[in-house]
Amino acid sequence: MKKIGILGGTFNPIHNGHLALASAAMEQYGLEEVWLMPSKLPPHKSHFAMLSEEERLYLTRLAAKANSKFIVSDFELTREGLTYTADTLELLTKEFPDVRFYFIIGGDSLVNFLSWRRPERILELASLLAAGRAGYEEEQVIFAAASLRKQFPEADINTVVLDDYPISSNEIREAFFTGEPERVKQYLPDRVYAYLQENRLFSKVTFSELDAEMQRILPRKRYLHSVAVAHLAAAYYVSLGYDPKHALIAGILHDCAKAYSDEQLVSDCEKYSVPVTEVERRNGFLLHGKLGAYYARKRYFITDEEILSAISYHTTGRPGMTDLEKVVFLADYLEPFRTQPTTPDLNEIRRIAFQDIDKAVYLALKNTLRYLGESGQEIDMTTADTFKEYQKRYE
Ligand code: DGI
Ligand code: FE
Ligand code: FE
Repeated sequence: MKKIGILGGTFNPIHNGHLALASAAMEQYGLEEVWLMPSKLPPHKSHFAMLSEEERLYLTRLAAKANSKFIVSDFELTREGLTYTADTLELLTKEFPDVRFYFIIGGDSLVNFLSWRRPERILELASLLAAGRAGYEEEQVIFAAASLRKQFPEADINTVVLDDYPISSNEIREAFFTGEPERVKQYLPDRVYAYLQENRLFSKVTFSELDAEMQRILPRKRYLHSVAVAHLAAAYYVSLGYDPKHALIAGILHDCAKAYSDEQLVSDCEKYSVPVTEVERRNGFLLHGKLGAYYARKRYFITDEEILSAISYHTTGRPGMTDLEKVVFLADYLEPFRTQPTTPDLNEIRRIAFQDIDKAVYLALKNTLRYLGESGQEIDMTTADTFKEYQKRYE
């Protein structure tokens, strides 16, 4: 029987690590070919900065020129609807009865293999080749493989010996977005690098792309609030004489970390070394700005420090706020969906905001602190200090 490997992935973009895995599997298990098979985007994966299917397929074709035994397959992309590995293998084994397929996966995928759809069917239809990783993770892969073998004694599960590859597609996208593509040149096939450069892929984060991703990940109400904040912040920013772009971006992202529980916010901040104060530990929701700024940097490749700071401080404000920080803070408080029965003068502040932004920030802070005091909530030092600064000016 002919032995053929299949390496699937979103390949956004394909890089030398994918090719190294394909080569190692081919060599170690005597495969005649490896089919590189770009996959559709699973719903749980981020859609942000995702190249089109045509682009991902084309880049895979460019990369495959490295080795005549790499064959590019659009088998998954051309099928209707969601594609699952078990279904793909069912179709392929029917179409190619004289082939033994070796399905190649990363070590991390092996660890959560049981959460795939119909894993037992995958193991009936194909051999599994999992990339072992260097160091600690290698043990995890070995344990995962051992437990799968125990559970499925008939299955053919093996690991591919391979150095841990020092780069991921995400890091490649990040390098391009942050204007340092040379940093990752060595990890990309020359033709892929040149194509990404020439076509300016992964080069600019746009509002509409961020908007689409927020629409996808945020609950409907939170998304509409975020759009409203973006538009109102941009309106204030323009009236102060600026280009609205940064306000739109800060506004649409300001609550991107809002959907987590207090405990989750604290533990995620700790995981990513975002500093947490004692007050924040007791009132986890206060951290959604700081964690949001972290996500803006790491997931959405925002590098502008002013945008990041406007996201960070949108809940508490901070002493010495920049104009961008003020407009996001204020728009968050005043956007048209906001109705606060406890603050009857919201419309009054809305009027003032376009004439005197500082006065409006002062009134918003004053109302917030009154409300927090009345409801017996703990005041963050930053909120208190910001208010003190404005008090000096207006009282
Ligand atoms: O995320 P949003 O709901 O759109 O708005 P936000 O990020 O401004 O959060 C609003 C809440 O945060 C509002 O109920 C007031 C509260 N808040 C602001 N400063 C402090 C505060 N809560 C406490 N406990 N302490 C503060 O210093
Ligand atoms: Fe918020
Ligand atoms: Fe908000």
